[in-house]
Amino acid sequence: MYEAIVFEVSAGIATIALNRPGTFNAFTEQMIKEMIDALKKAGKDPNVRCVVLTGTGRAFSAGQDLGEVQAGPIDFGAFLRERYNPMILQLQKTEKPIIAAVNGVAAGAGMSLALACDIRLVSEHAVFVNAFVNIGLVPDSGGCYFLPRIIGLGKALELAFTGEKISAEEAYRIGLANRVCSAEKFDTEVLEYAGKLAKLPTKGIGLIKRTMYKSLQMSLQETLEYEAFAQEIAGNTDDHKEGVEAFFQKRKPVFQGR
Ligand code: T3D
Repeated sequence: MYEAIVFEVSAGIATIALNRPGTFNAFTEQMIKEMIDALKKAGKDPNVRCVVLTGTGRAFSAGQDLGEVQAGPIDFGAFLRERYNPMILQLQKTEKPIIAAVNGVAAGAGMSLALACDIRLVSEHAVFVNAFVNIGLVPDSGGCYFLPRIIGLGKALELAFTGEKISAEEAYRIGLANRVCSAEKFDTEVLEYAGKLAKLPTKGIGLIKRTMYKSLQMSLQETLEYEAFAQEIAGNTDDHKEGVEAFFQKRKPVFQGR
């Protein structure tokens, strides 16, 4: 049913693969619509307890399809407001852990997409390119928001000014990548990591995600209040009860995600 992505759900993990390998998974309007739809599906499905975003072929994503841009004059503001911005916001609205499995190059909005995910697992062959400046543009799709928050302002400005390629090792060193995986075992390592996240208290994880991202916009006092609000919900979940029971019974908890 999808043309530009592949969407699969298995063992509690929804995998969304950008699927235009001939253009290094460059984004088209169709691909973005499909991404938003798949994210909504994964968000609603109680069987899904972790989401993995990746790319087919050699790349994660080279960002906006420049063929589309070259084809005609475009309204850049509308382009972002109607396409990329809703996709980035949908990642935040999806209260489940989202992993960017960066299998190859992540450039332009492809890099921004990876930054908007909660965790970045990168293949040793992955490369990040804040490519916007190379074509005279400003980092978009949340790039100006997430990059300085993840790696700090000084380094973020450097990457955005220079548009230089950052290797997987360098990405790990500066805190852009959570883990570097061997290219050979990349899929297996990603599934193992996602499998672990999919067995955690999903409702609680969703609340952690919401509260932590919200805290970036709030004062300490507001954050403390929001933590209390979130804890009221988490404290009433089956998973909280199970966690405490398992602790006293000296066994591993079996969380159901609710
Ligand atoms: O309206 C707006 O534009 C606003 C929205 C902006 C969002 C953005 O994402 S702006 C940034 C757009 N992306 C770029 O500028 C990146 C352009 N690509 C590159 O810089 C390089 O291709 C890469 C660093 C990504 C990879 O380099 P390399 O040497 O490993 O591969 P390559 O040979 O350059 O590319 C491989 C193929 O993918 C090639 O096709 P071919 O010659 O084999 O048929 C290339 O044309 C194609 N490709 C790569 N990037 C794009 C692309 N095709 C269309 N659009 C692309 N962005």
